[in-house]
Amino acid sequence: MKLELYHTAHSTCSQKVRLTLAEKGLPERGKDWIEHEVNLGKFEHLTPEYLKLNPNGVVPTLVHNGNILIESSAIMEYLDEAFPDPPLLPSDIVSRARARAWMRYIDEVPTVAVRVPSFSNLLAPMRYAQTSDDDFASHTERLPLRKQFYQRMTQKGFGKKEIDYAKFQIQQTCERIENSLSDNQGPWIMGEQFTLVDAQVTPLIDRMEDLGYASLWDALPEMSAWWQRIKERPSYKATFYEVAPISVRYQSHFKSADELEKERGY
Ligand SMILES: N[C@@H](CCC(=O)N[C@@H](CS)C(=O)NCC(=O)O)C(=O)O
Repeated sequence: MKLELYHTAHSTCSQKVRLTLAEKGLPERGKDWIEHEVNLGKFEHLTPEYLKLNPNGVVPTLVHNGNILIESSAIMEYLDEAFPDPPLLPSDIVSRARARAWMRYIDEVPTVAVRVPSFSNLLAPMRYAQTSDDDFASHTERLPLRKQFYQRMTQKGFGKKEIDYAKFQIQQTCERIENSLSDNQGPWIMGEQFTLVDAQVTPLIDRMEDLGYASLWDALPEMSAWWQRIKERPSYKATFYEVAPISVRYQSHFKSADELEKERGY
């Protein structure tokens, strides 16, 4: 078996896949799987070689026995089938369909939302503050998947309206987790079984906490207790190693949400 992961330490989509690998008993970078760290700051995801693997120009990409697989959620489901023990989707078809509905929601709502403060609060000012309009425009033209996102954002990041909407979307996600945990008694989102749903949403909550938005779920007791349980799992420690939080990876550029909101007069 040859398992290779093209990933980035702080990328939430890479973290979803690393967490799944760890839950499958394959936690160690460079030992259980071959590691190819892709430096997004140096735009290594846009080189012709990488674009041959992943035409969307994003991480992660998994190569398993020579088969190239892209899209983090599809990779998670692939890993669940390729390494069936322990299973990370429910065995009965109704619960499995419900878990997949959760996964579509996570892809559509919180995944998109988390990108907004991640870029606006840190990545845009850090990477593009000094970039001219012309250079920024030609950079965005190189992005197969994210042209419009970057064009909407500009070098300055997003405005208050977009940040507020992203916060609303994350809060909605947290409330849905809260309700699910209350309805099915937990300890995990789908009930007794830890599933891909927990794994998929974990990096998003982790990123929001890292950026300084943990107050979004302060008033949700079930969700807060679930988050503590997640952090106690060995897979969490394997996934979120030293430089995985962007506050650590980009320490010298990092400002917390509170600090930024004051600075920007939000
Ligand atoms: N839908 C894709 C999205 C992957 C994605 O957006 N990856 C980010 C890191 S989390 C990336 O590579 N960004 C590069 C960029 O923004 O230029 C997936 O889930 O695999």
